Amino acid sequence: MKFAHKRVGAVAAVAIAAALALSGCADTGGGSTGGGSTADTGGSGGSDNLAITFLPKNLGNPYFDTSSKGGKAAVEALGGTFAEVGPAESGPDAQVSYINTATQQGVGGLVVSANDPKAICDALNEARDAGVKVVTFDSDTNPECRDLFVNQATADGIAKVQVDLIAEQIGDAGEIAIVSSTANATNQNAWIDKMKELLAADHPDIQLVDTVYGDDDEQISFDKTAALLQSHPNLKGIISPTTIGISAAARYLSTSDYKGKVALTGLGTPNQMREYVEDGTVTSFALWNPEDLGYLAAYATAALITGEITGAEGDTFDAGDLGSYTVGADATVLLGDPFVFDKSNIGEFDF
Ligand code: RAM
Repeated sequence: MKFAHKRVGAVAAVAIAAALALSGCADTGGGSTGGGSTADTGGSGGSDNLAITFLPKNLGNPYFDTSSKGGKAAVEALGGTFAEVGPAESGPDAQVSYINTATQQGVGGLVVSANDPKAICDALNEARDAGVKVVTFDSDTNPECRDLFVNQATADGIAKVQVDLIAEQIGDAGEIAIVSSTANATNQNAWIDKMKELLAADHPDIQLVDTVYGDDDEQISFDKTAALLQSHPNLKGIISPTTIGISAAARYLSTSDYKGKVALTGLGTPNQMREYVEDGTVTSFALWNPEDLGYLAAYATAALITGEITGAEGDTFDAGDLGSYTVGADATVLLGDPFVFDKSNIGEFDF
């Protein structure tokens, strides 16, 4: 069962946890992992060109392995050809050469999580001029560079769940810091801005003292966490709004004297965080289902390719097992709400 379908009305941590428990939804779907094949050279005989290439921020991140798994399942269910390509590291313009290659190959659609809101825009617009439908997912570009953005949850909701969790874990007072991904990432930067607003408005006794960037690289994130704790001896908590960052920070904390003393929350995958929840390093953290996100993005891309939608507000399309979705303002489609994982439910999830 796809848990994005279990719409949760509120983003308050307790409400989400309760809804998740009620949903009893743990199965993230079967199928093989994504990746691998090269895109074919496009449609033939006048049929729709359902060669759809996924371009994550970088390869080797379990979060994107899972989103590509969902994308592959959807593309194949639609009778298309799935491919996944991407850079090893999340540099601002590291994706440009992959976009250009996909354009030359004549793919029908590109599904991109952007490392930078502007740096890949020219390449994406050249792809669009050549007839490629461009959909961003997970991390957007500037809106004028894509046809549609498939958003995992609202920035407000993603920010609020993390602020609620850290406030709960540190008694709503003390110094906190953020271990983010790359300095230019559209998604993390939007969430951090919203978190700052929420902290200022509702948590006067929490001070955000630092934000560091682990570049969605495990070792850099680990080292930045160690340095952060050294330079801020009074730190009470860390928010890491990246699945690579939070698991690296947890790995550092778990064998340090800070374990159980400095709280850690943010956005993580259950499989990467399980051992740290079980050993007491982490109490709770949040995420959505990346597999559903990739699946929805693939269906949205196919709907653009076939002309079922144009990206206009109010357009509706079928997203297979996830049901029907409607395009909202600014050519954005919303998957759902974030969920909170903790000791009581983490065993039910496998991604
Ligand atoms: C990392 C990436 C991704 C983000 C998740 C939460 O895997 O930065 O873009 O959405 O964390």
